[in-house]
Amino acid sequence: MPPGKVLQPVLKMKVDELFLCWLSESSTQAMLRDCLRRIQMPAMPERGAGDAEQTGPWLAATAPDPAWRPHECEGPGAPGPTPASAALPVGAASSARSGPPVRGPRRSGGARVCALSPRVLQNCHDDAAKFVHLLVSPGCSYLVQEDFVPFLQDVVNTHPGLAFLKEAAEFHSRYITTVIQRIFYTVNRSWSGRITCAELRRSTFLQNVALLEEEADINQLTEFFSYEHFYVIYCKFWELDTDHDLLIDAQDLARHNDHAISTKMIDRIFSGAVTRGKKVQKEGKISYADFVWFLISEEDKKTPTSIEYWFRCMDLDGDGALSMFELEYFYEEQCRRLDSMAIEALPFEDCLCQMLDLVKPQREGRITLQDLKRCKLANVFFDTFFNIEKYLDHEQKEQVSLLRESESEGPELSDWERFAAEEYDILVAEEAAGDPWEDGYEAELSPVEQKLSALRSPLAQRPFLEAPGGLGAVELYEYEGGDDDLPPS
Ligand SMILES: [Ca+2]
Ligand SMILES: [Ca+2]
Repeated sequence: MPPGKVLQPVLKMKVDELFLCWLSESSTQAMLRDCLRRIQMPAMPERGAGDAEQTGPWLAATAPDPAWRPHECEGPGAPGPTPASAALPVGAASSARSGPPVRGPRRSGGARVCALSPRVLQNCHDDAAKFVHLLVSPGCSYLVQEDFVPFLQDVVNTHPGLAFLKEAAEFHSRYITTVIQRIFYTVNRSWSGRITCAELRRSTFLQNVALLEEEADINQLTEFFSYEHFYVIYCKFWELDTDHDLLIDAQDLARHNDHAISTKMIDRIFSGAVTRGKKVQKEGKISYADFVWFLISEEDKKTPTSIEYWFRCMDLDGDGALSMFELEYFYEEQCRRLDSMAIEALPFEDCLCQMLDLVKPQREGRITLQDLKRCKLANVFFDTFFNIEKYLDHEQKEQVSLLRESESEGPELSDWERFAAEEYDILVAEEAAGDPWEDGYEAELSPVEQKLSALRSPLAQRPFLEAPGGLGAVELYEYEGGDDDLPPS
């Protein structure tokens, strides 16, 4: 084969398989042991041929180093931050969300599997077991957040759809943090902070990993890896985090979506009901990782994790059911806010009737998580109690919604996917226009002034250079420490 030519994926896998076969033969291993001993001879005393430690130094080298951090993996040749990478890249311009998926050349799918020893492969009976074995720290049977960092750094380094991000090394840890949170949000159904083989098998994560190998447009992978989704989440956080220390307090979060969420609910989020970082208890602040959970839950209230998220917030006494008192506690603020907008609010009793009719709880007087998961309109239920803007939206839509639903064509987008797509388009338009509505005199500026103004725009600032170094890693540490704070439900 000529040098530089890439093997076809199927052929590559076959070659890997044959290589592993060859490696697992005892004659090969004896020969390798012998070679190794000869290499080590000048420096080391000779050991017995049956010494287990001799079987594979290459095994140890392939296991992810638990102390590995993204900022440590940048090679000496990694480009330093340049003016061109100062802004968070908007993303590949050719992304076609609604068009047919763009198929790119597959990358070498066998490379990661090849890193497993034959012995490990024998014990791993399916892809989930292999994946866990490959990423997990020695002696562990589940994956924690840190375990995903080397894998995702590899995705950043090698996926053609993220090539534009390569130069902007300061954003790698933000992207990786976002994807890790999305993985745990969707896959870790037990909320334990530990993903087991069983949870991995029940999820679509590995199918998405397989798609990474054949899908050149990363934005088609909307479940975990989409760069556009990361861009939207990060920009939304950036707007709220005015001092850019990568933490936000209750006042910051309240400004989300123009104060749509009630103060009582904001307080509940900061009470530790759904957050894991220690800062929330100590200093009343939540991290970017917490914000990822918040935003996805806020914009799509129909997924199991989202329903659990808001249920935990509304269940004030934590008894596993929403009582009429708890509903009234939240509705009271909604009434006050409607009053201040000169809108007549429904009396609580009438609202309660509507909601009970919507949810149809199995037991009278208490709404459980199962009730809400069964009912198809958990979003309407939650917004009625703590999101004034969306509550009014639902009220208006009620008349036409059935009609619209029957007219929808093609594969149905989730609420989150729809939100992310719309917001991305808005952000890109703002970026292209240099954020003109921030200062109305854009047209009068000289080209140099326009450039300076663009640099001052939220997207063009350098969040990572302003923030204390290594915060991307700190965030993951913080999460690990907080895992025990949130028992599985
Ligand atoms: Ca801040
Ligand atoms: Ca309760």
